[in-house]
Amino acid sequence: MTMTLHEFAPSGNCYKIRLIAALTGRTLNRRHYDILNGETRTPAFLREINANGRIPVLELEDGRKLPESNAALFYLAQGSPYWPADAWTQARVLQWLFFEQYSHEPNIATPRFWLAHVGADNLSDLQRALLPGKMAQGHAALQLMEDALTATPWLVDSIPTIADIALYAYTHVAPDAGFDLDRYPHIQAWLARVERLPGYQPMTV
Ligand SMILES: N[C@@H](CCC(=O)N[C@@H](CS)C(=O)NCC(=O)O)C(=O)O
Repeated sequence: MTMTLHEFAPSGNCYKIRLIAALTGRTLNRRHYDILNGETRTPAFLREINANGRIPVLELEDGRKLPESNAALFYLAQGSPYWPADAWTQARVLQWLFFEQYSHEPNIATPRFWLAHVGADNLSDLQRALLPGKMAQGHAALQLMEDALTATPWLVDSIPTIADIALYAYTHVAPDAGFDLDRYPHIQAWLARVERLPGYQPMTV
Protein backbone atom coordinates (compact mmCIF):
# COMPACT_ATOMS: atom_id res chain seq x y z
CA MET A 1 0.00 0.00 0.00
CA THR A 2 1.14 3.52 -0.75
CA MET A 3 0.11 6.88 0.65
CA THR A 4 -1.84 9.20 -1.65
CA LEU A 5 -1.27 12.91 -2.09
CA HIS A 6 -4.40 14.87 -3.03
CA GLU A 7 -2.86 17.78 -4.87
CA PHE A 8 -2.63 20.47 -7.52
CA ALA A 9 0.84 19.85 -8.95
CA PRO A 10 2.00 23.50 -9.44
CA SER A 11 1.22 24.30 -5.78
CA GLY A 12 4.32 24.73 -3.64
CA ASN A 13 2.40 23.42 -0.63
CA CYS A 14 1.86 20.15 -2.52
CA TYR A 15 5.42 20.08 -3.86
CA LYS A 16 6.82 20.26 -0.30
CA ILE A 17 5.23 16.89 0.39
CA ARG A 18 6.46 15.30 -2.84
CA LEU A 19 9.95 16.60 -2.05
CA ILE A 20 10.18 15.24 1.51
CA ALA A 21 8.77 11.93 0.24
CA ALA A 22 11.50 11.78 -2.41
CA LEU A 23 14.23 12.77 0.06
CA THR A 24 13.12 10.06 2.49
CA GLY A 25 12.82 7.39 -0.19
CA ARG A 26 9.03 7.11 -0.49
CA THR A 27 6.74 6.93 -3.50
CA LEU A 28 3.31 8.60 -3.32
CA ASN A 29 0.18 8.01 -5.36
CA ARG A 30 -1.01 11.36 -6.71
CA ARG A 31 -4.62 12.49 -7.23
CA HIS A 32 -5.02 15.78 -9.10
CA TYR A 33 -7.64 18.49 -8.47
CA ASP A 34 -8.14 21.58 -10.62
CA ILE A 35 -8.33 24.32 -7.97
CA LEU A 36 -9.02 26.93 -10.65
CA ASN A 37 -12.31 25.13 -11.32
CA GLY A 38 -13.31 24.67 -7.69
CA GLU A 39 -12.65 20.94 -7.53
CA THR A 40 -11.66 21.20 -3.85
CA ARG A 41 -14.93 22.95 -3.00
CA THR A 42 -17.40 20.29 -4.06
CA PRO A 43 -19.65 18.72 -1.39
CA ALA A 44 -17.90 15.37 -1.92
CA PHE A 45 -14.43 16.85 -1.44
CA LEU A 46 -15.52 18.77 1.67
CA ARG A 47 -17.14 15.67 3.11
CA GLU A 48 -14.55 13.04 2.21
CA ILE A 49 -11.16 14.77 1.78
CA ASN A 50 -10.88 18.09 3.64
CA ALA A 51 -13.63 20.13 5.28
CA ASN A 52 -11.37 23.16 4.76
CA GLY A 53 -11.70 22.85 0.96
CA ARG A 54 -7.99 22.87 0.19
CA ILE A 55 -5.17 20.68 -0.99
CA PRO A 56 -2.66 19.29 -0.15
CA VAL A 57 -4.10 16.40 1.82
CA LEU A 58 -1.93 13.41 2.60
CA GLU A 59 -3.96 10.20 2.77
CA LEU A 60 -2.31 7.40 4.72
CA GLU A 61 -2.43 3.75 3.64
CA ASP A 62 -5.38 3.11 5.98
CA GLY A 63 -7.42 6.05 4.68
CA ARG A 64 -6.71 8.60 7.43
CA LYS A 65 -6.40 12.07 5.89
CA LEU A 66 -4.02 14.83 6.92
CA PRO A 67 -4.52 18.38 5.56
CA GLU A 68 -1.88 21.14 6.01
CA SER A 69 1.42 20.82 4.19
CA ASN A 70 3.66 21.40 7.17
CA ALA A 71 1.83 18.74 9.21
CA ALA A 72 2.60 16.30 6.38
CA LEU A 73 6.27 17.37 6.40
CA PHE A 74 6.41 16.63 10.13
CA TYR A 75 4.75 13.23 9.66
CA LEU A 76 6.90 12.09 6.74
CA ALA A 77 10.16 13.32 8.29
CA GLN A 78 9.81 11.19 11.44
CA GLY A 79 12.82 8.93 11.86
CA SER A 80 14.88 10.91 9.36
CA PRO A 81 17.48 13.68 9.89
CA TYR A 82 14.98 16.16 8.43
CA TRP A 83 13.25 16.17 11.85
CA PRO A 84 16.04 16.56 14.43
CA ALA A 85 15.93 14.78 17.77
CA ASP A 86 16.53 17.50 20.31
CA ALA A 87 13.69 19.73 21.56
CA TRP A 88 15.46 23.08 21.12
CA THR A 89 16.37 22.24 17.53
CA GLN A 90 12.83 20.99 16.88
CA ALA A 91 11.45 24.27 18.26
CA ARG A 92 13.66 26.26 15.89
CA VAL A 93 12.43 24.16 12.96
CA LEU A 94 8.86 24.95 14.04
CA GLN A 95 9.78 28.65 14.25
CA TRP A 96 10.54 28.55 10.51
CA LEU A 97 7.45 26.49 9.67
CA PHE A 98 5.20 29.07 11.36
CA PHE A 99 7.12 31.90 9.70
CA GLU A 100 6.59 30.17 6.36
CA GLN A 101 2.82 30.02 6.83
CA TYR A 102 2.35 33.52 8.26
CA SER A 103 5.00 35.74 6.66
CA HIS A 104 6.29 33.95 3.56
CA GLU A 105 3.58 31.87 1.86
CA PRO A 106 0.80 34.52 1.95
CA ASN A 107 3.14 37.12 0.44
CA ILE A 108 4.98 34.99 -2.15
CA ALA A 109 2.67 32.08 -3.01
CA THR A 110 -0.41 34.30 -3.28
CA PRO A 111 1.12 36.84 -5.71
CA ARG A 112 2.52 33.88 -7.69
CA PHE A 113 -0.95 32.32 -7.89
CA TRP A 114 -2.48 35.63 -8.93
CA LEU A 115 0.12 36.43 -11.57
CA ALA A 116 1.10 33.00 -12.88
CA HIS A 117 -2.26 31.19 -12.66
CA VAL A 118 -5.10 33.73 -12.51
CA GLY A 119 -3.26 36.19 -14.79
CA ALA A 120 -2.45 39.89 -14.30
CA ASP A 121 -5.33 40.95 -16.57
CA ASN A 122 -7.88 38.89 -14.65
CA LEU A 123 -7.19 40.17 -11.12
CA SER A 124 -10.01 41.66 -9.10
CA ASP A 125 -9.74 45.28 -7.91
CA LEU A 126 -9.05 43.98 -4.40
CA GLN A 127 -6.24 41.66 -5.59
CA ARG A 128 -4.72 44.51 -7.61
CA ALA A 129 -4.84 46.79 -4.54
CA LEU A 130 -3.29 44.16 -2.25
CA LEU A 131 -0.45 43.20 -4.60
CA PRO A 132 2.11 45.96 -3.82
CA GLY A 133 1.83 45.39 -0.05
CA LYS A 134 2.22 41.64 -0.51
CA MET A 135 5.30 42.16 -2.70
CA ALA A 136 6.86 44.42 -0.02
CA GLN A 137 6.15 41.88 2.72
CA GLY A 138 7.43 39.07 0.47
CA HIS A 139 10.73 40.92 0.08
CA ALA A 140 10.87 41.40 3.87
CA ALA A 141 10.47 37.64 4.34
CA LEU A 142 13.19 36.92 1.78
CA GLN A 143 15.52 39.42 3.47
CA LEU A 144 15.00 37.71 6.82
CA MET A 145 15.97 34.38 5.23
CA GLU A 146 18.94 36.01 3.48
CA ASP A 147 20.20 37.35 6.82
CA ALA A 148 19.80 33.97 8.53
CA LEU A 149 21.60 32.19 5.69
CA THR A 150 24.63 34.47 5.97
CA ALA A 151 25.31 32.79 9.34
CA THR A 152 24.54 29.11 8.65
CA PRO A 153 24.28 26.97 5.49
CA TRP A 154 20.78 25.74 6.42
CA LEU A 155 17.98 27.61 8.17
CA VAL A 156 18.62 25.67 11.38
CA ASP A 157 22.34 25.18 11.92
CA SER A 158 24.38 22.88 9.74
CA ILE A 159 21.97 20.15 8.62
CA PRO A 160 18.95 20.34 6.32
CA THR A 161 15.56 19.99 8.03
CA ILE A 162 11.91 20.31 7.06
CA ALA A 163 12.35 24.06 7.69
CA ASP A 164 14.45 24.17 4.52
CA ILE A 165 11.99 21.99 2.59
CA ALA A 166 9.00 24.13 3.62
CA LEU A 167 10.72 27.37 2.62
CA TYR A 168 12.39 26.05 -0.52
CA ALA A 169 9.02 25.23 -2.09
CA TYR A 170 7.82 28.77 -2.77
CA THR A 171 11.20 30.55 -2.60
CA HIS A 172 12.60 28.79 -5.67
CA VAL A 173 9.57 29.81 -7.74
CA ALA A 174 9.32 33.35 -6.31
CA PRO A 175 10.52 34.76 -9.68
CA ASP A 176 7.14 33.56 -11.10
CA ALA A 177 5.64 36.41 -9.03
CA GLY A 178 8.31 38.92 -10.09
CA PHE A 179 10.63 38.58 -7.07
CA ASP A 180 14.21 39.11 -8.25
CA LEU A 181 16.36 36.58 -6.38
CA ASP A 182 19.57 38.21 -7.64
CA ARG A 183 19.14 40.49 -4.63
CA TYR A 184 19.63 37.50 -2.30
CA PRO A 185 22.94 35.68 -2.99
CA HIS A 186 22.83 33.57 0.18
CA ILE A 187 19.33 32.38 -0.70
CA GLN A 188 20.56 31.46 -4.17
CA ALA A 189 23.44 29.41 -2.73
CA TRP A 190 20.99 27.72 -0.33
CA LEU A 191 18.59 26.86 -3.18
CA ALA A 192 21.50 25.19 -4.96
CA ARG A 193 22.34 23.24 -1.78
CA VAL A 194 18.76 21.96 -1.57
CA GLU A 195 18.95 20.90 -5.23
CA ARG A 196 22.06 18.82 -4.48
CA LEU A 197 20.41 16.80 -1.67
CA PRO A 198 20.37 13.05 -2.46
CA GLY A 199 16.95 12.13 -3.84
CA TYR A 200 16.00 15.73 -4.72
CA GLN A 201 13.17 16.02 -7.24
CA PRO A 202 12.18 19.20 -9.05
CA MET A 203 8.67 20.60 -8.86
CA THR A 204 7.78 19.58 -12.39
CA VAL A 205 8.25 15.80 -12.00
N1 LIG B 1 -2.04 26.15 5.02
C1 LIG B 1 -2.36 25.23 3.95
C2 LIG B 1 -2.69 26.04 2.70
C3 LIG B 1 -3.39 25.20 1.64
C4 LIG B 1 -3.79 26.05 0.45
O1 LIG B 1 -3.84 27.29 0.51
N2 LIG B 1 -4.09 25.36 -0.64
C5 LIG B 1 -4.46 26.04 -1.86
C6 LIG B 1 -3.47 25.69 -2.97
S1 LIG B 1 -1.80 26.04 -2.52
C7 LIG B 1 -5.84 25.58 -2.30
O2 LIG B 1 -6.21 24.43 -2.08
N3 LIG B 1 -6.61 26.45 -2.94
C8 LIG B 1 -7.88 26.10 -3.49
C9 LIG B 1 -9.02 26.75 -2.78
O3 LIG B 1 -8.79 27.43 -1.75
O4 LIG B 1 -10.14 26.55 -3.24
C10 LIG B 1 -1.19 24.27 3.70
O5 LIG B 1 -0.05 24.64 4.00
O6 LIG B 1 -1.42 23.15 3.23
